Amino acid sequence: MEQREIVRVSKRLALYLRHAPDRIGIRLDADGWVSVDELLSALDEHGMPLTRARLAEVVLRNDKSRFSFDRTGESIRANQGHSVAVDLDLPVTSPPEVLYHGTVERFLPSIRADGLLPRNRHHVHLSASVAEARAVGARRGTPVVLEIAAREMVEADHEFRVSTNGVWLVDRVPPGFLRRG
Ligand code: HQG
Repeated sequence: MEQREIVRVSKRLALYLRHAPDRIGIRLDADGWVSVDELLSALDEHGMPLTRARLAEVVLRNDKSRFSFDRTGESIRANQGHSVAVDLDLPVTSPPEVLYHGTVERFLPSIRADGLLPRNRHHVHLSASVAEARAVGARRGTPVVLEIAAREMVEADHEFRVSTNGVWLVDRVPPGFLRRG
């Protein structure tokens, strides 16, 4: 498959597996999984026929490993980024000393006042590297990278989890733990 096609299919999968399963009439279970058969036939009915092999290729070649099959290969889910209620059942994990968040200048006054908030998602998304955070911020304009004192947050009883594709997740980051990188 061409890279462009991978990106196109990935975007549609992200929409249906994170935000709008209803749009193609699929049901995610409580942990966010849907059977591959159900997904493929729903996609087919909605004008996006996809073979199993092509779906597997998208899962494998997606630039951020956004999707996973379960152990049997019969179910698929998005690894993070949901707005629909799902319980990814990720264990609480000890983060590195510092994590990073990529954003843009225009959000800074409100971030300084209220800290980082999850907005439409379930969690605030943090990156383990400056480069990743910069790429996340760059989706919206000239990126600004904030440093998060993650270890200090743990000492203050905040819980961190890490998705299977390496995105760090936390409920919020109060302003006191943020520094401009
Ligand atoms: C900002 C992509 C004002 C926050 C990426 C961000 C990531 C505030 C935006 C993943 C705020 C939310 C997530 C506050 C936070 N006041 N603005 N108090 N608190 N913000 O898209 O982190 O391609 O929900 O800085 O690579 O940008 O989807 O979060 O700019 O990993 O897999 O509000 O999405 O991955 O935006 O991106 P988002 P994000 P995928």
